[in-house]
Amino acid sequence: TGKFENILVEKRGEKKNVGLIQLNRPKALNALCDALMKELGTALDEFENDPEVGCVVLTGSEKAFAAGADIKEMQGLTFSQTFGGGFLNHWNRLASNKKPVIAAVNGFALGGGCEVAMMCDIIYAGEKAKFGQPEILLGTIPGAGGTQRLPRAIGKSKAMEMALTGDMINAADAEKAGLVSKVFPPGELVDAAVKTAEKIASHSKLIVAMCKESVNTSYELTLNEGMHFEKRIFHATFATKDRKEGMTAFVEKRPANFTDE
Ligand code: CO8
Repeated sequence: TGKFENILVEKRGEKKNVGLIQLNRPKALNALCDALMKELGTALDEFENDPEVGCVVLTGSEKAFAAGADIKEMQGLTFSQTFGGGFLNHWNRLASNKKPVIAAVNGFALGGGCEVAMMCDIIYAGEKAKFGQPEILLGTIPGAGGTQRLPRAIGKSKAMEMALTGDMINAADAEKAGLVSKVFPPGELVDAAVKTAEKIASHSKLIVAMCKESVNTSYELTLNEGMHFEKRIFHATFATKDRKEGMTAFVEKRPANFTDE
């Protein structure tokens, strides 16, 4: 749509059930300026409210997914402006998205770019992708999950190494570490992500949201509390038409026809 300046938005997939958001600030390697993040939030709102859309893919260009928060925007800020003004508090919008989001990362995913990828539910990478938390080189530290989501994703030693040296890791190492789930040739990455998104979107959107919430809750709770939460959600699926349809379709040996109820 023409109303955005820093992102491109379209619907993809045979059934147009995948929302594709492409970060599009090529001159700044998709640095995540405030305006871009606000547009991203609006696009996510629209896809979340669109009953046709079952999954979202977030990507950048072949050169850069995103090279971080906008350093030129941050350069002159003071503590009181960042703290008092709640600087970049709205970044969390992505992490609270109800529908699944797949990050398709080609090129640089640095600083806030790596953090934005980690706010997504699945990360696919192109063979030339580079992930890093270089904030230490700028005299600051990660501010949107680089010290929190990264160690949960790849463990303390690797996360410490990345955050304290500022060194980047490549796609193969990111896959080995569990940061990304699959690696593709750069030109095939977005189509592969859309294909996975179509598969997710073919399921009940209601049950997909419940499943996503349950997996995300594993990061917040002890195992016992998490098992309890999961069981409650599992039981709750039995209150839905889609659970009944899914099991009936299996027994009747036919495809399920989910209605998101
Ligand atoms: N911010 C602003 N502009 C950027 C950024 C950025 N993060 N990254 C690149 N650019 C600009 C460059 O300034 C340059 O602009 P110009 O042509 O006007 O000089 C243009 O993009 C192209 O960049 P380069 O010429 O540097 O391209 P190279 O191919 O030589 O290098 C690199 C690519 C290695 C990616 C290099 O650009 C780089 O190191 N970029 C900065 C990476 C970085 O430090 N990122 C971390 C930023 S800090 C951060 O993200 C904190 C997040 C906190 C979030 C808190 C939320 C609550």
